[in-house]
Amino acid sequence: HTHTQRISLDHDFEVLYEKACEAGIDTAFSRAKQTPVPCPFGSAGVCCRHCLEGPCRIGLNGKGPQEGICGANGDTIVARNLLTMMIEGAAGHAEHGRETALALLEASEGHSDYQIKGVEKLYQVAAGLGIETNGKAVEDIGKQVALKALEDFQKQAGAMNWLTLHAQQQSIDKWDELGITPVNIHLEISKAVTRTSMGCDADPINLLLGCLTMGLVDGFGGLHLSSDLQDILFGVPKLVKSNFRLGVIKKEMVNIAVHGHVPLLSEKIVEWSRKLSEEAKAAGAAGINVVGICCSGNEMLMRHGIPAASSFSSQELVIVTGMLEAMIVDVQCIMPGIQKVAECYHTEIITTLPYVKIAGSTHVNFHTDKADKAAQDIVRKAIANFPKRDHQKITSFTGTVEAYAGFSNEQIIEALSALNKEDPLKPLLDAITSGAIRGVAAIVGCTNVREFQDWGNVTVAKELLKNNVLVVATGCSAHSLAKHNLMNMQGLEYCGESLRGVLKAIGQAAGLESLPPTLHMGSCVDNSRPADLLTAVANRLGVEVKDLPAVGSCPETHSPKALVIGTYFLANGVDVHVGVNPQVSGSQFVTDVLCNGAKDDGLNLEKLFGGKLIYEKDPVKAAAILLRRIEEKRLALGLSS
Ligand code: NFS
Ligand code: SF4
Repeated sequence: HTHTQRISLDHDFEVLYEKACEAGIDTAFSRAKQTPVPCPFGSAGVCCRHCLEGPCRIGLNGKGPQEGICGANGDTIVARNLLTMMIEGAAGHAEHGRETALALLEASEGHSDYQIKGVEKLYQVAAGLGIETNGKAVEDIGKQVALKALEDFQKQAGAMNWLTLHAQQQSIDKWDELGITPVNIHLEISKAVTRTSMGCDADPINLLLGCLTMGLVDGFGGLHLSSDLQDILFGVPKLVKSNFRLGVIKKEMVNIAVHGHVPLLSEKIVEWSRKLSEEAKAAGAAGINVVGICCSGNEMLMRHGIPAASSFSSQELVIVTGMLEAMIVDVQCIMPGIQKVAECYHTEIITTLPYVKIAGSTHVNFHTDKADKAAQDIVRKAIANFPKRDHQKITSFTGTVEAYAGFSNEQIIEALSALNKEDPLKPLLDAITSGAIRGVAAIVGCTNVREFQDWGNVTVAKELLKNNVLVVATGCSAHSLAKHNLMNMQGLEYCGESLRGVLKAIGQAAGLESLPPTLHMGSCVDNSRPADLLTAVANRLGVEVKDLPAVGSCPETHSPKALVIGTYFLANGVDVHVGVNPQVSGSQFVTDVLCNGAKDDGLNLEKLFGGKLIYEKDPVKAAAILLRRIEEKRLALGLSS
């Protein structure tokens, strides 16, 4: 074992990694070390498996074959593989949206265990969609909104309803002109699968435009649609205070981890954990403690203040505490490896959806009309596992880090309105235009087993804060920032003076000591929230989103979902940084289109949309590039230097 190498900035996980290695338990970190060098062809994006003539691969650095058997060249293969990743990312988010839309429909029709809790949001979305609300019952409006959402999976002409609902008109005009505006989510996914198949699209530019369509499908049909409908079903997130790090797992409690993405089941697990606490006490525990992993964790944190145990890359290590009675999973970013680790302890892995099972795990089928029953069954399984703990195998931690979360746009506006009731955005705009805040950065996305966990996310954030950039965060990167004090008042010391002044002014008006240094806006689908914040600021300034001094950064990229979210921001002209190889280096052409600036010859993203892809592994260098881009956009807007 080479486990002396560091794996995480979070020391607790290093302790558990050491423990797992000593016990001979494999985790993603040890498996990554067993395959130290990823395949160079796959890394460059030049391996094609789209038909049975192949697999074919393009020789690297001009050596060896430069075309596949069908004649597809490196540019086509790289662009096609990129589009394939986009499809995968968008499909996951689209399915998330579709399930939520169905849940809203069923709740509205009264044959489900869910009710509409976000009535105000329902009215707002209905109005945006042009639905008549006067004199109608809430359920009636809910049904109309759900049907409008489902239309986005069916309509055969025009633009997606959710795109028209949220995009700026200038952007829509540009997308129409380029022929990339999506019509319906399933249609575009199906078309994209077809165009990437053997013998179809062989024009790398056209394939890259297809990537942008997928970005729009994802941004509107995945992110916005899911966030909006979740807010309608479960309520809009409000300011909450909670805790991060492994101390949130309590030795005396029945510990249940919720892991995955779609909050439908997790909501019920939280509810029933509270209702069944007496049964846990009867089993000898002090109560039931729900902790979050990945984006399910973010969703439960945002709406219920549920503490967070782990981001993506360390999910298996949570089990190694020996104190987890059950891990409930739904979809996405769930490592199959959790099952083998769980078998070394008393932990029960419970899968819940018919299309996501893990061999060896327990399966409890979840559907919205029997959600209460499923959640009760699951919580009771966890309680039954509590006496099975092996006390020799327990490692407990006491340290937790406090974090504020719940920063929906509604919450941000509410905080700002304490400073200016008539025009709540004005204090924020003033801070940006005066230069007290240089710009806005969204630090988003993942943690990645091949990266030193939390390091990239935290370093980019600290560099930007120091330079007075307002930082918002979502996804697993929000876990990184929270664990290292960037979502509590201690982290204010990392902020530049003028930024700190603005955070304090807004926070104090809203009754806090200050706003925290970075604002937790939610899960990955909640990247809709920073997007809406930018749109609101741009509209108020009378400019396009692409003109704003705003950037996105995903320092520890792991998932195709992160790539397609990034592409959505690129289609809106926002610069996007990734810290992990996006697997396009096998084509100079594709790299140039994505990454090279407007001044270069030939077509590229920045010329078409106003932003570009930045691939930089070093987080300090990445932050410097982002800062430069922010200053360039300030200059172009005529804002103070
Ligand atoms: Ni986003 Fe959330 Fe985490 Fe990355 Fe995975 S959990 S949807 S993909 S790893 S942030
Ligand atoms: Fe090879 Fe072309 Fe088939 Fe890809 S589609 S495997 S490049 S023959």
